[in-house]
Formats: sequence, structure tokens, C-alpha cells
Amino acid sequence: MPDAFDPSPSDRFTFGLWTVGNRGADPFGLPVRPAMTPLQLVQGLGRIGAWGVNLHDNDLVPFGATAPERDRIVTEFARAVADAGMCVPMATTNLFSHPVFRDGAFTSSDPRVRAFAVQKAMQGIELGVELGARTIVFWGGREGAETDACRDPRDAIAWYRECLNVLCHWTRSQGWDLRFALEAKPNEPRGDIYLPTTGHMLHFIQTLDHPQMCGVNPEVAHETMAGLNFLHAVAQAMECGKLFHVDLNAQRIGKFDQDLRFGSEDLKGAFFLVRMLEGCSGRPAYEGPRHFDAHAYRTEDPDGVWDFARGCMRTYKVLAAKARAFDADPEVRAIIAGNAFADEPLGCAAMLSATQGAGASRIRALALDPDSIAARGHRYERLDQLAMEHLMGVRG
Ligand code: GLT
Ligand code: MN
Ligand code: MN
Repeated sequence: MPDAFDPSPSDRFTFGLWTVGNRGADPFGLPVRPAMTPLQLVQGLGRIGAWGVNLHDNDLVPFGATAPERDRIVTEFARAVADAGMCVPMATTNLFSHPVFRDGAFTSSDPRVRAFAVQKAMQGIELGVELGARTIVFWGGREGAETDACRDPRDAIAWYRECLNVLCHWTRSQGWDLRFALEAKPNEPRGDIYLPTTGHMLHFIQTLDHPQMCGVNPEVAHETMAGLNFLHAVAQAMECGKLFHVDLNAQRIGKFDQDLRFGSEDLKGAFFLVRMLEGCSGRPAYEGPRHFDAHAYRTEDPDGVWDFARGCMRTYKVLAAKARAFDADPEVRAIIAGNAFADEPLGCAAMLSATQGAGASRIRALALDPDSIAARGHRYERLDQLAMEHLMGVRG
């Protein structure tokens, strides 16, 4: 029965070929689902209301395909995407599956491997451009180590930078207006992965030759694996204009990378995330695609895969509606207003705006009474309970 939460292309939901195409293999077990071709996956995604489909080079073109094979596959795929009324907003390069990357791609100690990785990334970018992608994701799954006897991590970081610089220079020289989105992960498949969190990536980007074309692609599961607050990572990226893409899924702290259906764990975290991405909190919304990097439980057959994909999108839309209701709730608004003080005349920015030295001296000279300020409670217990009651469906 269709309802207000049924997805449509205007919601701009995207999935990777590798997500709905996941066959349920894990390190202990074989695939449990039949393979679906990229064309079948695109048709299926179109049927359930997705807007776009993303891919790695080798999700579509097998490693080592000849140039004519590659061209035929890409042409057929582009036609299937168009026939399904969909698009390819993001493309990425598999720099982790082939044994040549067993000790890293851009951070391998072997310059031949780094050169091969750059070459493969160039072909991945060409493929993305051909399919109309505007965002290129880089997930350095193999960029790490099990033993730090292997290399000095400072070398690894410098090689990572060199490779990305080459790719930025080359992309610009081709006249392509692309954005690179770097995705962090703390570990798995390596014991430790270099640049393990979104915060690390944000700093690293500032050290590149073309920082303006690089941003981040934070993933719920990856930040959660590190025990961090995903919302805060996304907020830091948004605040500095670097949220170029986002990988939505669900994860429990302390576990392997679960890539669960969006919102199926930490529903409250997902609620505040959607609220921020949708701009319900009075700030501008995130403008990029809402991408799901997740897969169905291994228990599922192909029908279960589509249940999974629909579930990601529906949960996002339900949470967006809940977030709007939360922000419109008069009691919520009153508590938030009660904690929001005008910046003038005490805020540091206001003070510093005139003459900086004099402004700082004014702060130094202020008479402030910490005991009277501290006497006031913030009512966050009530505010959080209101969020919970919206989420549990008994309010709003
Ligand atoms: C892989 C990884 C994801 C990345 C994908 C892009 S591939 O599935 O687990 O987090 O986003 O390379
Ligand atoms: Mn991801
Ligand atoms: Mn993941």
C-alpha cells in the first residue's frame, strides 16, 4: 500500500551496485544469493524509486577486460541507466580487491604499485565522467598496516598525498569539473588504516595541492566503529563546506563493519543525522545525494534485498518527517529558545569584530558571576524525552 514514505527520484536516494548486488558472502561463508547483473540491479533500483546508482570500475567492467569489451559494457549500462530514468552521480575505483594491492595502493612502499593504482584511478575517473558522475569517491581500504615494522607511516601519508595530487592535477588538465570525496575507516580489512577518521581526512585535505576540489564521504559505520559520534563528524564537514558525499548505513560500536540497513541500529543517532542533513534545524540542507552504502542480511533472498533497499529509503523519509515535527513542536521550540542567548554583547565574535586587541581586552575585563550562571538547568532531559516520544510515535 503506497504511502507518504514511499521513495521517489525527487528524494535523490542512491545505492552502489555493490550494495544491492551484495551476495551475502562473508569471511566465513560463501555467497547465498544468485548474482544479479548490473542491468538487473539498475532496473530493480528504478522500480523501487531510487534516483541514482553508483559504482566501482570493477562492479561494472571486470578487471583486465579488453578495450572493446569495456566499451560495449559501458555503452549497454549507460543505456540501461537512461531507460530506468536514473543517473550515476558518483563513481569510485576498486583499489583493494586485486592481490597487487595486498599492502596498499597509494600507500604501498612499491612505487610500481602506486603508479598502477594511480593509473587504475584515472581509468575509474574516465569511466565516471563517461557515465556523468560529478563526484569521485576514494576509499583507501588497503591503505594501512598490520605491523608498523613495514614502513614509516609518514612515508605512507606523503605517498597518499602525492597520488591524490597527481589525480587532481590530471583531472583539472582534462577540463573536468569533478569533486573528490575521501572516505575514512579505522580498520578492516587492514589492522589499522591510515587517516582513520573523517577528522583526519579533513586535515589531510588541507595539505593537498588542490584542497578546494577535495572533501569527505563520511560513513555511519566507519565513524561508529571508531566509537565516535557520526553526527559530529558530518557537522564538522558541513561547517567547512566539505561534505561532498555521505555513506548512510547502521552499525553497532565494537563490531566488524556491519553496513546494516539505514536506521536499523542507533535510531536516535539516525534521527539527528537526518534532521541535520535535511536542514530541519534551521540551517541549510546537505545538497548531495542520499547514498546508502549497506547490504541486506545474509539471511535474505533477492526479494529480501529489495525489502532492505526500500527499508533504507523509507526509514530516511520517516525520520525526516519526525525531524520536521520535532522542530515544529512548541515545547521543543520553547526549550531550545530558553537555551539560546543572543551573542551580543558577550560573544567572542561580536567582541572581536571591532578592534581585535581591544575586543579581547574587553573580555578580559568583564565581570561575570559563574555561580549565578551555573545555577540554571538546561532541561535537556525533557528535550531528549520529547525527541524520544516523537521517535516512538506518541507525539507529533
Ligand atoms: C566498500 C567499502 C565502502 C566504500 C566503498 C567505496 S567499497 O564496500 O566497505 O565503505 O564506501 O569504495
Ligand atoms: Mn562506504
Ligand atoms: Mn562500511
